[in-house]
Amino acid sequence: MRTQEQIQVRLQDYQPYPFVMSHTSLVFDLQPTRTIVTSRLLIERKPIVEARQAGLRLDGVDLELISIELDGVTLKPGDYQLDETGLTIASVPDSFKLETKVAINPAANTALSGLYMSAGRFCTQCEAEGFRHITFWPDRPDVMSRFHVRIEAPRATFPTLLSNGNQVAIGEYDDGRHWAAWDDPHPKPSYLFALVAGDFDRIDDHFVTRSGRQVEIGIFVDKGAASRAHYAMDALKRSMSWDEQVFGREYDLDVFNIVAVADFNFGAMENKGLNIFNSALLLADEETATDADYEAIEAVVAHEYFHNWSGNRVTCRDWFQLSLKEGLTVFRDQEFSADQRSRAVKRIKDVKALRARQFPEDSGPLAHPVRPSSYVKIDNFYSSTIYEKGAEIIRVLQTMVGRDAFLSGADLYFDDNDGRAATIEDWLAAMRTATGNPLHGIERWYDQAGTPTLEAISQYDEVRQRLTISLSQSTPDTPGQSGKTWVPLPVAMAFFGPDGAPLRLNLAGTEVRADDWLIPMASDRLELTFDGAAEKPTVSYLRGFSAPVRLITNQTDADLALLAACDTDPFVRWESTQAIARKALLGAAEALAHGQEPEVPADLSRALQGALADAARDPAFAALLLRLPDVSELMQLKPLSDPSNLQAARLFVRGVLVEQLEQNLDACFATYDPAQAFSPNAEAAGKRALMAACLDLLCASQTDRAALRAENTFFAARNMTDMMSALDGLSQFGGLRFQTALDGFKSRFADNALVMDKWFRIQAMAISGDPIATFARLRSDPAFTLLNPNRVRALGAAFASGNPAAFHRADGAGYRCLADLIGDVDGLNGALAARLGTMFESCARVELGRQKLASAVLQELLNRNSLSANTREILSKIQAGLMG
Ligand code: B3K
Ligand code: ZN
Repeated sequence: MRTQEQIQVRLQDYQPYPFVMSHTSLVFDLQPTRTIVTSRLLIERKPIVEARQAGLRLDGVDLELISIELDGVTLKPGDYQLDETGLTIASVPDSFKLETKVAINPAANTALSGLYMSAGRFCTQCEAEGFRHITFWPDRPDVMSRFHVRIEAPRATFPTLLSNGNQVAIGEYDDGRHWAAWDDPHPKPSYLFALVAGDFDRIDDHFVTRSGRQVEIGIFVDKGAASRAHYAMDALKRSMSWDEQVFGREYDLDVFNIVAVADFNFGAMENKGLNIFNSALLLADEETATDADYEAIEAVVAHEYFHNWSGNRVTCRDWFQLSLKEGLTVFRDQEFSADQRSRAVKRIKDVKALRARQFPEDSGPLAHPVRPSSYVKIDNFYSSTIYEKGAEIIRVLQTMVGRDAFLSGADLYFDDNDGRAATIEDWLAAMRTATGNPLHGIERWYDQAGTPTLEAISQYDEVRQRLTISLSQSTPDTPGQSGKTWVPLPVAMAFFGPDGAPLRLNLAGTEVRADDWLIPMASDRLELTFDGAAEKPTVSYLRGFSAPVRLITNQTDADLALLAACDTDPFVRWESTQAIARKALLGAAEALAHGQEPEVPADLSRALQGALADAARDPAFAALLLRLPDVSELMQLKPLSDPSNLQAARLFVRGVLVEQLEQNLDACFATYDPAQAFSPNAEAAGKRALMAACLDLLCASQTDRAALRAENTFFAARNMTDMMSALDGLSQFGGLRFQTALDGFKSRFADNALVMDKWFRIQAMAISGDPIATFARLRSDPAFTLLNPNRVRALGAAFASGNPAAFHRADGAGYRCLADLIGDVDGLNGALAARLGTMFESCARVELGRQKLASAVLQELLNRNSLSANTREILSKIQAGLMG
């Protein structure tokens, strides 16, 4: 392994920056291949010990230095040192002006970090360390400055010139160039800097804040796409008012602009007053976007807007504190979506996503704490752990202290830290002060990697009418971390009698009697005794998924069936149905592995039958109940698995279920009217989700009748959601029907890149036919490009995570597909390649023969001298955890 590039940045090495950047004035003379950036900085030495002797160090990468002046005097080469990562001036006065002029090449910037071109327009992405590719500056989140930005460019090609804050002046030159000046009154770190220049269509609206500030909102999109920006505008205005109502947080500029770009490494970015979005998370209409897209747009628009407080007004001291802004902001967007849609359905979807992405990360070679103690490339730590587990910790906190106390804690945090670069300690201090709750042990949630396991064993004593529950928790060792101790767990519980009615018990030795219990667990073990149980209670654990743990219980099949049918908590109803399904699927896998015919327990079809019978009441919830755990989830439950065996088991069980439930599914499917007028709201989306879930299961019959039904659904579809549900059904059959539908789809949507991403994705995930050959065909399709991250993910990530049996094919062909793609992307965009590389993490869970093949494939990539530090960090960690 090459270690020379694996330089670790450590939390314990944090030092404050010795200078204050009082003012930053930037002039951009924009030209695609040679942009000149002139920077004028007012810098002052801080009155702290560390600052006394310090020279000035500024970050800067791939910058051609044209000139440098200190207090108006041109510096000679000996006065400063340039190296690969920045500029040092050993001796500087206590207060001075520094002017640098650099040249950069945005057109050659395929890494999409810093200033780059997307579809002929200039745009930026500076988080985490992109600003150093633009000019020399202390590119770290705890250094803030007031920015004044002047942008100059040819008017004809770049009529729109945007930056952060308010536009303060515009002007024209005689040669066809024009300029705009922007001033951001809020000091900010460089990662929140943004610049956009290009020719866009725009939609405008405004929002009046609760204190009466009139905010002009502009959304800038591709020419011809304005009609697809209205949903995002609506979501933004709803977010602005929600943050006022729930968190008491108001917007603080007169302008809020959003720009959508086609080439973007992530979903979106919260730059102050100028959010930049991946167009996949902004543009939607019924013809081109699915309900899932609408839902994601609503969540991400809200997320980026909410960062204005949780991230921008209060930012992070260093990147180790990343979850301070990301975990909190995810929590805030989850709550927003829950309020806009169905809280129960939202919670289940969030838990599904957590289990699909964060749980595997936390139990594999890439496991890291929510606050890591070291990293090589910070871009690799924009992980599900930082985001989603971070949000779960915030939720645990809220559950522990109660909603109102939590909101006063958040209020205190925002007020006390406004304008500061804060730490996780600052957040917890505000929570402790506001709530009076000592929150013992809460730090461990941030510092210990690994998903805690909660074991809950109940015992019923009929004679004493007493129920005893023994709770014990443990957190497994993870790479580099062992010997962990308890974390505070709020365990929400309730009890049901044999008839499914709630049971009111009392905690032994106390007068407390309740239907619902919230047990704060702050120890390794806890014994609970409940009295008054005249009949054997069935325990409903972790209601609402009250803590992000793996739960092990001694619940019987009958307990699960009862909870699946009767629990008043929708999460536990869904979870119990899933538990029945998981058991059936793993049992079938075991039987198939031994050449036996699996038996599918009747409990499963009964639970699904119950879901179908009740479907009209909450179609979105029923749709979730009907979806069985997927192969990736089963892989987490069965160590050293053969994914093709798990896929076969899933096909088998679904085949049996559809035989038993065909009539019910038919009847439910028939309630759907494909011609009804489209609305993106949760209610209408729920009906479409239910239809899709029925069709998906019906297709498991593999009958011609089902194929025809999927085909008819495709041709009858009036919106993209139904069209994709139909294609999904057809993908289970493959063959001519699927191909014809795909061809029609392609010719209709060839000009819409976002829809074509769906065309790539559905084929990359199709289990029918020869997925390896499909992958190769898609890679050489003229519409495939390595330069667009959405397209790369639509093939690579969809294949590796959505088609696990093919990715983990026994001969290693799937691993080679992904490794080749990573190898080709890496030279262009290391952050994107590294992200694809994380897909190999699932190899730690497959049987040893496959692990060896994966290890060899990874070694080939690691042998390349030119491999980026991003990709090397990810792949070397994964490879270290593999057998071979
Ligand atoms: N803060 C950005 C993420 C940027 C990723 C940089 N590697 C988007 C978000 O979380 O809102
Ligand atoms: Zn974020």
